[in-house]
This record gives sequence, structure tokens and C-alpha cells, in this order.
Amino acid sequence: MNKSAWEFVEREVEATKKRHMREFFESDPTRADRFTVSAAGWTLDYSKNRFTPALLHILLALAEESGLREATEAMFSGLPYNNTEKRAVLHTALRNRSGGAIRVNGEDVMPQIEAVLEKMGSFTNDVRTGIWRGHTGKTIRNIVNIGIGGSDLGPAMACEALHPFSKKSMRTFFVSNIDGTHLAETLAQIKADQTLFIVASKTFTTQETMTNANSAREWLIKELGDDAAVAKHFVAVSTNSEKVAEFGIDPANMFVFWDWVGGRYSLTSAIGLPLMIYIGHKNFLRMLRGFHAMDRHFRTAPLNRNMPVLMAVLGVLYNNGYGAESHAVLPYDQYLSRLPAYLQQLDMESNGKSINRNGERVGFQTGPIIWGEPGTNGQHAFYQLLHQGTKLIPADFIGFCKSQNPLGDHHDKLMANFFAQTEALAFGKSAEQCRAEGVPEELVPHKVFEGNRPTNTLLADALTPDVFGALIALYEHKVFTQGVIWNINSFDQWGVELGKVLAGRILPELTAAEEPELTHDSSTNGLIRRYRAARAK
Ligand code: G6Q
Repeated sequence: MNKSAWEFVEREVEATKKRHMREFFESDPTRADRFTVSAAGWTLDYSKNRFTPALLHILLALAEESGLREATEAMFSGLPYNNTEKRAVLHTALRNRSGGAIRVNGEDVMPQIEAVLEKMGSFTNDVRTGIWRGHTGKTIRNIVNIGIGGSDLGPAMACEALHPFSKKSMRTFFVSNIDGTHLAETLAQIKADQTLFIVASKTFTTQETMTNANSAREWLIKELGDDAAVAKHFVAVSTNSEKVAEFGIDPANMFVFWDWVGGRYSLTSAIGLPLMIYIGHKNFLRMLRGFHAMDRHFRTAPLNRNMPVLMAVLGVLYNNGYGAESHAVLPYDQYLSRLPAYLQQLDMESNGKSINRNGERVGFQTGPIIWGEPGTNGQHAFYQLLHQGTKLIPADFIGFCKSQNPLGDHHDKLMANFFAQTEALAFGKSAEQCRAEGVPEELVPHKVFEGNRPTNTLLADALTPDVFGALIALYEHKVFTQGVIWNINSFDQWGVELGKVLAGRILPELTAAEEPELTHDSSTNGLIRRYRAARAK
């Protein structure tokens, strides 16, 4: 983080800390108008945050001085921005609908991207219209995606979000956990002759995915009584054609992507295949257009009208200026119930780092803890802490003017709660108001809401594929901007490696017939012995 620019921010934060949002609104009747921006179908009202115009100005200068513009251009134009893995970071090319070339090492990647999209489109049409059939001639009704992390969370979240646009006779399932329960419970719900398995793995070596894929293949062969059935019931999405062929999937039924697509940024690559089959080619392209609209906005809008940048600098303000440890994402739409889990990976795997791009330890807080649940459910659970707890938790409220399921007055009630919560969090309720309402004196302290709790409100007309795409791109670029400000590489994930290596060492110790010589610490040794003893019974 640019030290001298941050010092300016800190000074201004100290002055702002003592002030209440009530004052900001009272002293400036135009505050909401001034601090609302629109882009790609979304409106962001960020006026209910703890900043003065001067503080915002300095925060944007911090973003500017961190080299955000240069970093953005480096990413969009295919330079090896992921410096620890020496790779380009080009998820924005996957949804580049501009018709322009994008080069990696001199080669235009757009023709390959278009070719894969076309192949996905024609496969999608074949499956949906019944041209592609199972081994016994039945049409495909169940799509089972086998993948984990970036090869699971995006399409799983998106299939739920865009369910109203899906083919009603089609069902999607997502198996990620190596816990056999996940696969077993899925297989119990489907018929093999109507099922297509999509094995989604960038590397095609991930333990969980390969274990699930092998067990699913065994099940299918057993159910259909023929090894040859695999050809009609398994396709792959990967960057590793050798491993795909080794598994027994015809490379003709493999959908490729490239090393410049990070796992958690891969929804718009072939990793989106289950989604495309579920919602259709056209709706998938609509979603890409939404992503692209937000990409363009992020790349070209001035910083003070730039939605991802504004959300990013406010996040930095709370994280580094106000000492907030977490950030809540609260979608008021049941279809977005998996969005917080998706954003958890996007944000925490990208910015949960303590070492900067130059290999030095950072001297400040980086990525926050992301969490959340759909409203209104959370209101009856954890919102108590948001309103009256001792912690400052900035929150994003995400809502829509129109419901996909207009049912009586449900939607107006939902949205009344949506608007009420940000109002209550910002303005609270004073002791005087409580007394005026006749609250007994001993209860007054309990009934006071201090307010001054920051929120962003994100509002769109309806949850359509394009609006959905723009929302995901918004968060991607918010995370990117914060990574640039903190000078960390948001595109590697070394922190997931150690556990994998240790699990590889422990597995044979759990299964060895002879008591193995254990050389871990006493805790790990003891736990392994306990497990072995119970397993043997
Ligand atoms: C995402 C991460 C990680 C990855 C999974 C699955 O950014 O890299 O979540 O997506 O580990 O990896 P494979 O796709 O290679 O199976």
C-alpha cells in the first residue's frame, strides 16, 4: 500500500471516526444523489458509508497512486500480471464481446475462445434437443458436475441464481466433496441412463474430483452393464487433454480452457458448461454480455464514478482505517443464496495473503472475512450483532425491484425489509426517541440503536442473466482493485498447498495394515492412532 497516500487517509479517518452518518445526511441533502452510481443494469447507493467527500477523494487518490490504471490495462491486455505463476490473467477475454483481438505472447486468444463457446453451444443444443442421447437411447435429464473450488462454486451458484431461465425437464447436481456422502446422495436421486457427468478440473489431477469421477464411472458401468456407456455419459472440462484421455474420455468430448483462466475466475470459460446446458446457449451469451458491460465500465469509467473501485476503496477504508475484520454480503433474493459462498472463495482466496507482490511481508491488514446469508432470514438470526454488537461489520445489501416469482405481496414485504435494514443500520434510534415512545428508563440502554453502521445498497430491476453477469464482474474487479491497493497478487493461492501435501503423507498411514511409525507431532500422531483403532473395529 502506498505509504504516504495511506497517511493522508489515516489522518482523515481519525477526523471522520468521531462523526455520525446522521450529520452527513443532515448537512448535505444531496448526499444520496452524489453518492449513487449506475452501470450495467445496477445502481449502487454508497451514501450510507462513513466517509466525507474529502475522505473519499483521498481514498480514490490512494487507488490512483497504487497504479490501478496501469494494473488494469496489464490485466486486460494479457500481460503476465500473475507474477508468482508468470501467467496472464485474462478472464475478461472470455466475455470480450467487442470483436477486438487480445494477445497473449503475441497470439490472439479470441479465436480459441470463440471456438470453445461454439463447441459448447452446439453440444448444449444437442443435449437439450435430444440429439445427444445416453448409451441406451434415452434423452439426458440430469447433469452432474464433478469438480471442486473454482470448478464447482461458480456454476453451482449460477445454476441456482438463473434457475428461472432453465429448461424445466433438466436437473443439475454438483458433487464436490470427497466425503462419499456427497456422491452417494446424488446418485441415489438419478437414473444412470438419463445422466451426463461433466468432470470439471483445470488440472485433472485434483484428488477430490478424480476420486468422485472414478466412483461415478464405476457406478455408471455397473448400472448400465457396459464399459462402452462411459462415452455417452462422461464429458470433461479441463486444460489437460492427456489426463482426460487417460481417464477414458474421448478428447472430442473435452471442452478446453487455458492456464490464464484462474479457477475462481472461470465461470465464463468452459467451466460454465453445466450452466449453459441448464439455461441454454442464448441465456449464457446474455450473461457474458453482462460481464462484459461491467468489464468495460471498470476499465473506462473515471474512478469517482467507477462502481467496483468505489466498493473497493470503501472496503479498504473499513479494513485498514476502521479496523473491521469482516464484510457481510446479504442478497435479498433466494436465488442468490449461494452468492456469499462463491464470494468467499473469490475474495478470501484472492486477497487472503500476508506477502506482497515483491515477496515482502505486508505491514497492514489485507482481505477481510466474507460471509452472509440471504435476507430476510439473517434478520431473525445474526442481524442483532450487526445492529447492536461491538463489532463494525460493513455490509452489501443486494436486491431487485421485480421478483421472478410474483406472489401476492411477498416482494413488497421483502423489499420493505431490505430498505428498512440499511436505514436502521445507518441512522439507528436515539435514547430520546426511545423515551418519547415511553420506553421505561431501565430499558432505554437496551433499546438504543447507535446507528452509524455502513452499508452499500445494490439494486437492479430483475435478476436476469445479464444483470447476474454484471454483478459477478463487479465483485471480481472490486477484489482486483483491493489487491492492487494492497500490492498483493490476487491470482495465486499457495496457501492451499501445504494441507494437500500433508494429506498425501497421512493417507497411507491411515490405511497401512501394519502399525506405521508415526513421526508427526504428538497431537497428530495421537489422532491418527485413535482413527486407526476405530477403523479396525
Ligand atoms: C481456484 C483454486 C481452486 C481450484 C480447485 C480445483 O482459484 O485454484 O479452487 O479451482 O482446487 O482445481 P482443478 O480445477 O484443477 O480441479
